[in-house]
Amino acid sequence: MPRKKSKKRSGKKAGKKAKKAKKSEENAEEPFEEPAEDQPSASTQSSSSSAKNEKLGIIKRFINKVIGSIFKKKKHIKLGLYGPPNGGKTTLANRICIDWLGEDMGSVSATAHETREIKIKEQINIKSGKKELSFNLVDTPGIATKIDYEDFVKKGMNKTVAKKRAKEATKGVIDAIKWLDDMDVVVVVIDSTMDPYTQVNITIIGNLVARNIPVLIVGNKIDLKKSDLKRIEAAFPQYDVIGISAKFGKNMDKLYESLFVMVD
Ligand SMILES: Nc1nc2c(ncn2[C@@H]2O[C@H](COP(=O)(O)OP(=O)(O)O)[C@@H](O)[C@H]2O)c(=O)[nH]1
Ligand SMILES: [Mg+2]
Repeated sequence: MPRKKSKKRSGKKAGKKAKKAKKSEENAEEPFEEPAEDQPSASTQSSSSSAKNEKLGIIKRFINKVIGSIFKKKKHIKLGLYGPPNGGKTTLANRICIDWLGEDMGSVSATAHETREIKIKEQINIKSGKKELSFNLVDTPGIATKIDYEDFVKKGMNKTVAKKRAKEATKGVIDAIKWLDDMDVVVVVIDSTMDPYTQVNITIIGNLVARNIPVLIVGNKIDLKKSDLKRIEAAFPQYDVIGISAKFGKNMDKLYESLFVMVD
């Protein structure tokens, strides 16, 4: 369960709210959240009409709140899978799709940066008891601080293909970061056999915290002997870490339960 649940808010919404807050600070006499075009300017308003507007503003906000709460449950959540290359994001995306849709999502490869563009699977419905959750699943290219075409050449690729791949992977990383603002919930997928205290992981998690996006850390590949979840927990003590094996479908129920708690 994420201990930062109270901070649940997408970055985009947070940005809009901040803009609105700034606007109302600049124009303290404006009681409405959105300026109405047919509204008289502050200088021409009599005190009685401004009181009326204030009441109207309160009613408008109340109605928005009620409507908002009615539709809240039907809201489409965007669930993003983020993390360094090779952590198992695409394997996990496929596992989720197979579990709930009966079909997979995309290719999986042992070569880093196999996913070089954002992939979205729409409308996945997951169930746990009586609860149901609907979301769009977004598989992202691995985030890396350095993408060198020579690393691909070392894996046996020819130079032209390797250069093209490095260029696409770099664009993919930029796109993945841009897309962060659109996410409602993010699962950070970390290979639990590797040292988690890396610049990439710290940057991803730091960016999510700065945007108030709820985060769930998944330590993947628990089927491997070298897997060490304690190391991830020690590196990111503010978060709960769920250990899974996306490849073999281990502990997936626990992951689904945590997702329910996060969006509740
Ligand atoms: N042993 C093991 N290997 C995994 C697991 N999940 C993914 N892999 C392997 O890790 C490699 C990278 O997986 P991929 O899903 O492409 O990672 P991505 O770059 O984060 O999307 C592939 O060779 C996968 O088969 C797992 O749970 N256990
Ligand atoms: Mg991938």
